[in-house]
Amino acid sequence: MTICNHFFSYKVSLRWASGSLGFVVLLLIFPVFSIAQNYDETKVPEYVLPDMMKMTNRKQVRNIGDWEKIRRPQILRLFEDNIYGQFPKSMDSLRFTVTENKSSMEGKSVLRKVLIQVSHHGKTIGINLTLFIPVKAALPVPVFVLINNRGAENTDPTRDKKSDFWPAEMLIDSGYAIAAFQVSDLAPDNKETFSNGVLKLYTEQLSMDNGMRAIGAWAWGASRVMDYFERDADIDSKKVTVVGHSRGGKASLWAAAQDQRFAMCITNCSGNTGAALARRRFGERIERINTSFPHWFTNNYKKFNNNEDSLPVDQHMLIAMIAPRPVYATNASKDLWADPTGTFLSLKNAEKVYDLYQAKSTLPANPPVKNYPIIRSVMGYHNREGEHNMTAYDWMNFIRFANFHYQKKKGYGNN
Ligand code: GTR
Repeated sequence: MTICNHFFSYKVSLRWASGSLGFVVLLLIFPVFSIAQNYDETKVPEYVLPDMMKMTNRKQVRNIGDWEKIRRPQILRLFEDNIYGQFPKSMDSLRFTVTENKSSMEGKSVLRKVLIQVSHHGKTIGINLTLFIPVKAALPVPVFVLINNRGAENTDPTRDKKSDFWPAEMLIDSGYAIAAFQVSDLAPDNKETFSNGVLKLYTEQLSMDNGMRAIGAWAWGASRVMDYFERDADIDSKKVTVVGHSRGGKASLWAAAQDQRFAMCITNCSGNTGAALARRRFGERIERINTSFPHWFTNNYKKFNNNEDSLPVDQHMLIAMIAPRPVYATNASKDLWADPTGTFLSLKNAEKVYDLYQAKSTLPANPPVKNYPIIRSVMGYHNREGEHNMTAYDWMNFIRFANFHYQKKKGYGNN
């Protein structure tokens, strides 16, 4: 295995400091070493993915029973302990309050705002859910829920502001309910303040090297929203699709892996520690993500900085844990930071587990060309022309994918 050391770059920061005694000037030079990210496919090192079909007793996974009873729990544990942290299972109380319920979008939908309150160890946090339910659709209706890592204006309940990042009208017109909550309700996306949310309820996690951090908290929040959907008679809780973009897409995968009540997962441009294979070391790498966002993953994850080969898992195993449920991953052609090829290869390498369930993947052997969505497959994929973002084009294909799986509708696209 070759670690490419020719990508070393030196960032030299010069800092001038002046003393108080007149004209003494000190030149301080801090050499800061960082590994530049690789964007050259020919420089992807050789790598061997961990064998997800081999149990810790070295025996091969032969059937669904081996997978579900033995191997899947082993892998889930590895992800918890090394990457995303624990998923707290107990809470003292959970309360749902509908704070608003009214006609919206000129009568096409009902806006329902819900406050979800979780209490534990004498502390309470609130998750504010915005939900639109189509009026014309037969109830209960399938729903998409976005783990929103961008500004709340993207999910404006008044619809004064509209955003392609969460095109609520498009979903309503297609017969789906659409919901969203802010990640900051669970854990502020800030290395100083991230514990000022759900981690106030589970402070023990903070002293654990395998404890939950921000991305785990966001995924955990999606599960509390799922708890609410199970109690809303208008929502088909067996058809809940969890959606996330980028850092939110890392959380949507972890939510779907942890909580098998989610029927489908969408991970949009999620890249490193999302849908992309870490061992390819293409675009963003573990050392970089841990340095820029030390509050996202466990302390243990730092051990894998510049040491991808020693990780006991890779991201194809995260996708495999979602099997046999459908997963749709996207990239954008100019978003090499998130490694479009590595994302596609993660899906491909998860196929063996989908095969156990005879859940059919029709992904081609190599990544499809730009703007060629693979819809009629248990794992879907597209690489949209353009920048790192979530757009109306992406959502249009999420809807096609959901139509295919939820309604088995014919005639959706040519693939
Ligand atoms: C980047 C980060 C990515 C991705 C992205 C985003 O700065 O390196 O892993 O999560 O932010 O969330 O938009």
